[in-house]
Amino acid sequence: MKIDILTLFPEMFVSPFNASIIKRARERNLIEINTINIRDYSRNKHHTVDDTPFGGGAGMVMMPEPLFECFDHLKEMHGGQLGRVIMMCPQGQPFTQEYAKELAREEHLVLVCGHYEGIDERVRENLITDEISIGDYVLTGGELPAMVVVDAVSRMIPGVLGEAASAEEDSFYHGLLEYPHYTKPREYRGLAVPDILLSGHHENIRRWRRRQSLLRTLERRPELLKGVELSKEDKKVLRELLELLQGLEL
Ligand code: 4GX
Repeated sequence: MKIDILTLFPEMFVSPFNASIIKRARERNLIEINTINIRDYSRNKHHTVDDTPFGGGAGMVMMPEPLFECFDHLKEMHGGQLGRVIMMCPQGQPFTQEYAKELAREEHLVLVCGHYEGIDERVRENLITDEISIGDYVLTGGELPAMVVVDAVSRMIPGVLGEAASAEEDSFYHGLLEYPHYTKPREYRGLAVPDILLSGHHENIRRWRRRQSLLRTLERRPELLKGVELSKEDKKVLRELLELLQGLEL
């Protein structure tokens, strides 16, 4: 997948995209990430990219010209047509794991990062296909949201994660919160690892983990259970957990 990121601050992306799994994915040519400095497409003498809002008010708005010019160039490089063009903004569609999986199937993504009060509405109306919000809080720019989207989308591209990791993600645990993880040593400062994980009994371990996932989801994010395919066994466990929790809470 090719990802073009339009930003006024390309330097912000250097470290995050040169570490860990994203770095490896780039080295393996599974993803190609390009940052494009919007300022390079400003045609005026001082390379201005923002101006005061028509109608008055505080703050600055990103001008249409550099972005339209930048898009002309991008389109030229991609045979006249672009695929998904995503703007990061608080007014966008909530970003979810499902959204990440959908974007991971695209060949080419363009991410537009706004700064200041935002971007001239004509950009949104004429160049943007998707608007994404990473959550209900206000950031100083779209750069961090773009990094979040690139990270979540990249790990859904086949080969980016180890094969075992991806298989597990998709088959069994999707939609529920993760069960607790432990590693060596089996006792640390008197803190023990649950015996069942040391038992070697794979079916019991699988059931324990599933139960832990269900318990955590029930306690912390019960609304997530609506979107999960639950087996007969899951439902039995949930009824049991509910009864247990009610007993404790009353
Ligand atoms: N999830 N922001 C974008 C400037 C802006 C405003 C409007 C385009 C249109 C955010 C979020 C977020 C702050 C990024 C405002 N650009 N983006 N920026 N939460 O808060 O995505």
